[in-house]
Amino acid sequence: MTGRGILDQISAGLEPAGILLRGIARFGEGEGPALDGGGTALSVVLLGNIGGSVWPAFSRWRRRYGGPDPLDTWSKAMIQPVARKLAATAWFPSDPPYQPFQQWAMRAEALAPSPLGILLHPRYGLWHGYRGALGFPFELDGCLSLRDRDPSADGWEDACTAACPAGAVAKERFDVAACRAYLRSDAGQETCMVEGCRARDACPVGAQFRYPPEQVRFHMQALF
Ligand code: B12
Repeated sequence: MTGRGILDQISAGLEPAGILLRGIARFGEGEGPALDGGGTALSVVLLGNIGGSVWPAFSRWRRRYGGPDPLDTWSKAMIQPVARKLAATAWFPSDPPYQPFQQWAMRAEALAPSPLGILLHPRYGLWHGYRGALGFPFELDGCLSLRDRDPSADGWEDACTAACPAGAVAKERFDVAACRAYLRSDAGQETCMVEGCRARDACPVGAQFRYPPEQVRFHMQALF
């Protein structure tokens, strides 16, 4: 099967769930992550959400699921069958030992680190994430990635840091403890927990890809 054929099969299996092709990280011999069948990956296909793409399918599935870690569990249920069919090695972002998803993503696309720890995408801003990755022992063709930075993004870091009511978002680091302490306070419960992260919301890039309100609350609850 050609590279394009593999990408088409991945899309056919996962797009209905809103899990989209998010880029290909390419590695030299012996440089990539270890594959289940031995050897290392030459190609890692990143899979994830753009804006609220996963939310409709995930929400429908979740009504029948009462267990822990619903988004991670759902992602595995969607991605693992595709991995098996293509004899690919599957990795998931929340599974320890943590795989360097953000380094892979930066290798695939022109993403920039942000004060929030989330990578800024030139088109989708802070409104995207990764649900899994598939590794292959060969090179995959297919042009998926955006390589140009958006100059209109200039100044976005200041907008983010200024918007955090807890002062938890600084250019150098995201103070998780300060963020969580604020989320526990009455003010945090009434604002960020309901409306989402103010700093994320203040970023001007990709504002049209903002998550729907329910998804925003789901992620805040997970962070809390
Ligand atoms: C541990 C973790 C956290 C911890 C961070 C603790 C700490 N201070 O280190 C906590 C629980 C706080 C966290 C929070 C969030 N996280 Co987080 N997190 C991870 C996780 C599972 C592992 C990170 C890691 O250690 N990687 C291992 C190293 C080897 O990989 P790496 O690529 O080299 O590491 C990079 C990261 O560690 C990053 N980094 C360093 N410090 C921090 C701090 C934060 C908050 C984040 C997000 C990243 C980050 O910098 C490294 C170099 O690029 C990753 C998934 C993954 N496998 O990477 C998600 C991940 C980085 N998180 C993500 C997200 C979206 C979030 C939240 C928005 C989720 C939420 N519920 O709201 C928040 C961000 C806070 C906010 N303001 O909204 C996304 C980022 C997607 C993107 N577009 O870049 C990831 C990739 C998960 C995913 N499914 O997509 N996170």
